[in-house]
Amino acid sequence: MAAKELVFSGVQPTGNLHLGNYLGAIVNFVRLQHTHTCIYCVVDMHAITVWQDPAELTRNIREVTAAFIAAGIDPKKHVVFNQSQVAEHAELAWVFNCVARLGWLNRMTQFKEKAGKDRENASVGLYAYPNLMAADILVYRATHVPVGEDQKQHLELARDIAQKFNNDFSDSIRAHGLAEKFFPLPEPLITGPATRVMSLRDGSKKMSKSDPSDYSRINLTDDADAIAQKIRKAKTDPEPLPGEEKGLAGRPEAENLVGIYAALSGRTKADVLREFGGGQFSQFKATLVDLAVDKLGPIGAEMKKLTQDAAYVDAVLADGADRARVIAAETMNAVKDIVGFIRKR
Ligand code: AQP
Repeated sequence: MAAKELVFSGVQPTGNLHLGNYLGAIVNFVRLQHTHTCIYCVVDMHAITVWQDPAELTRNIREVTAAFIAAGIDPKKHVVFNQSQVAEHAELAWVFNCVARLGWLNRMTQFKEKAGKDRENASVGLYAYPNLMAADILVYRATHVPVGEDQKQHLELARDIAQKFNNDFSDSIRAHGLAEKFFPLPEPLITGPATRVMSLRDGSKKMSKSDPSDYSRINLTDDADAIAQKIRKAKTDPEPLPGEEKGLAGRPEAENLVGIYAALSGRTKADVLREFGGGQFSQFKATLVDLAVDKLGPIGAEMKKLTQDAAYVDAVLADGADRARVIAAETMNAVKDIVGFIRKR
């Protein structure tokens, strides 16, 4: 029998939640709750793989939670919690540290980008990050993972880990009467016209929380003036917009803005170009400002309201963690049996 479909994904509470996180991930989180059971996690343990100021981390955990709710995730129907409240993530990650191979992790491009030249000084956690991510997903035996394009490689690693665990322990899995494919091979869901939103200042770099220039990204908490200013100043090229998608080739800034417009309006890029092709950027940008303010304004306002009620946000996380722990504990108990650990019964 095929594994029951379950959606899991996470967002790091590292500040400056932006349009890329929204269009690449959160919009799809919201959509999937209508068809699937979903678990959405504020991955605070991932956040500390690079230094986080403790007070700021606490604020950021609440802010990501507020963004989930403000964007339309229903924490009563689905599960919303922060990772560190469910210890099984770390427990399973350790087992996966012993399943994943050094060679696999050495190929991870995100580590190379984030560690940069000062690799010797990067934390061990940053290196092992993909193993924890695999544990996040597989501790719920989740089958589908909505993410942005940048997470594709990590998802492939999670599949490799699941497969190796299933193979390495196949006899023990069978001996314990468990399904042969104990861990499902999770599928990435990378969908929509904005799976990789680029920096507004440089179309070759992805929009990112850690970019030192605030003009590179639209933050979910930006007000209408800030959104307007950033879009007006966004880098473009001197040509008018093309009438067809193939005309966007070699024009990353134009492609980015068209992708953002398409994603925010729920249309395809081709459709957007049919309307705006041949026009100047100034006119297109003015329409994009109105659209972005219309879509993001209410989310930002709701986020601000929710973050002022820390008790409410913390209660959502505690309730979500209680529900998540039930599923995670069941998986972890089975993993302990499979591996051969002795546990209290
Ligand atoms: N630019 C992006 N376009 C589309 N999707 C994106 N995501 C991130 N940036 C873009 C997706 O958002 C989800 C949450 O990301 P994350 O917070 O877990 O980590 P990240 O990818 O490291 O985010 P940043 O903003 O890029 O942070 P820094 O600056 O620290 O590197 C994921 O599904 C991700 O794909």
